[in-house]
Amino acid sequence: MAQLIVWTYDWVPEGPRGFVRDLRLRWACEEAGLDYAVRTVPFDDRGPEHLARQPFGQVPFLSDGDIDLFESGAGLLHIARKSETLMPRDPAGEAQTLQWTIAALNSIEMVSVPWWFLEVTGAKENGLTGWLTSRLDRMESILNKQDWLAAGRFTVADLLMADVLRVERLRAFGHYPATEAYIARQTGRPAFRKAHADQMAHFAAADAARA
Ligand SMILES: N[C@@H](CCC(=O)N[C@@H](CS)C(=O)NCC(=O)O)C(=O)O
Repeated sequence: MAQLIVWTYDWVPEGPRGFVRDLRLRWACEEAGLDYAVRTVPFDDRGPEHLARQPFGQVPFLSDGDIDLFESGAGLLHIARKSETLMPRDPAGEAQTLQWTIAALNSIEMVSVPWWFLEVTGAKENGLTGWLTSRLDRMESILNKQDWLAAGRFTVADLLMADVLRVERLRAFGHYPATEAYIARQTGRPAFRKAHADQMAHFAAADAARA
């Protein structure tokens, strides 16, 4: 099996550190015990080589031998196919995992990121608050009844949902104790902690190289 390459920026400002989405791919590789390396593209200068691999000039993207793919969700599902730890092999468990992985991206992150953006840019009225509240209320109700989203155990869907939900502004919004406990459980996993620490160390080393 070819070594997986997780691509991220060579440096980012302090704000997004710990949240740059390469962490999702690092975390998945750590959970699955897959061999991977991290390589970089320049943050300051998003050149044609970067755009050829990620057409929006973003990160992360993933290389697996001669396969290159962008979108963190696509990368996660690609990695999950390699490991039953991330994706059950039985059809029902796999279907549930796919469904909740897409839900994290398309029902939660689709609302949470624009909501977050309006908050941090100081919009006077955040017109997305009602929409976000209805989504977080539903998640709270689900997480009150179950510890995991799919197949009765940890899957890549939990990894992604927890990463979407753990954004500090979201956690400070409303009162969602079951969701908070869920995030704490997922981010307490050794694989998350390693991925997070590695990303922080990566950008700290980049500061040192710049100085
Ligand atoms: N939908 C994309 C979003 C990627 C994304 O937002 N990446 C951020 C870092 S986490 C980025 O590259 N931001 C810089 C930019 O958009 O210019 C994915 O999930 O991969």
